[in-house]
Amino acid sequence: MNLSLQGKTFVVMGVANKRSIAWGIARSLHAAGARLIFTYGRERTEKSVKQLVETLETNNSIILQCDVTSDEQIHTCFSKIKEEVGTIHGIAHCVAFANKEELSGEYLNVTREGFLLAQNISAYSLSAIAKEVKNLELMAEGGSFITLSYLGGERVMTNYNVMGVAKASLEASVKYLASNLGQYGIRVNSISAGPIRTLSAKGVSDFNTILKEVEEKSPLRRCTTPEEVGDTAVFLFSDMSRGITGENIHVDSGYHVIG
Ligand code: N5H
Repeated sequence: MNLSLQGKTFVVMGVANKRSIAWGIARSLHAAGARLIFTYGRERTEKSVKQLVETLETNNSIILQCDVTSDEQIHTCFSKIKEEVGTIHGIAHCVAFANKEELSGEYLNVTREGFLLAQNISAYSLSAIAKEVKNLELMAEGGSFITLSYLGGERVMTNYNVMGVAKASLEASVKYLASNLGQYGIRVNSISAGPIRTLSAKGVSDFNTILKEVEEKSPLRRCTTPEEVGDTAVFLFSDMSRGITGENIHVDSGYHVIG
């Protein structure tokens, strides 16, 4: 057993730019020798994903569109992956969205539409993808799913609001999917990352204060990096973690243990 992912293929969903946690995961996977497939949601992200992928040393990656709100796009995307590579060994699901207006102030600002949108993109999409992977028998040699969560899915964090409820749903989905897919040799886990300055954090007014609190109060007294999340992803994708499924691993400098 080792951490090399040589000869294995992984799908990384949700790279937006060089600061993305998904890109940190991609770089760690690439360093471990994996072959990569990238998916993006919105057309305007395609160019930036292409430019980033070109910076990788061995650049034989496939880039496909996959709007996770569409079952048809999920089917088309994963069918293409099936055609191109036949078998994959893991998927990094790094996709989330909520309306900006529902990510600050009172939780009661939530609307039915906004609630369902956050659930649809940030939580249901993992189950929809898992279903497609199973139907297409894409993980025929066994495999591993990873998704990204945040502490706001476990406890109330100021302003996280509708996304906190969506992450709670995502973390519960991890457990039910893990239970269902274990019999097929497929593991499902989440990484609860500490706050990182990504596109998703853009516009969060007090983000500096949030980072400062992690620096001051977390056991490791520093902020989380995309590289730390990426290296944990390599572990979760490798056979070294073969006994772990349905788990939520905190990669957050230990911040979650602080009361
Ligand atoms: C407690 C906090 C701060 C407040 C909440 C932030 C929640 C962020 C997550 C969602 C996914 C961000 C989001 O959907 C923003 C969109 O409304 C607007 N942005 C976009 O449309 C951009 C262009 C695209 C690329 O974004 C997406 N998502 O497609 C949490 C923070 C301390 C930590 C954090 C930032 C957590 C997290 O879940 O990302």
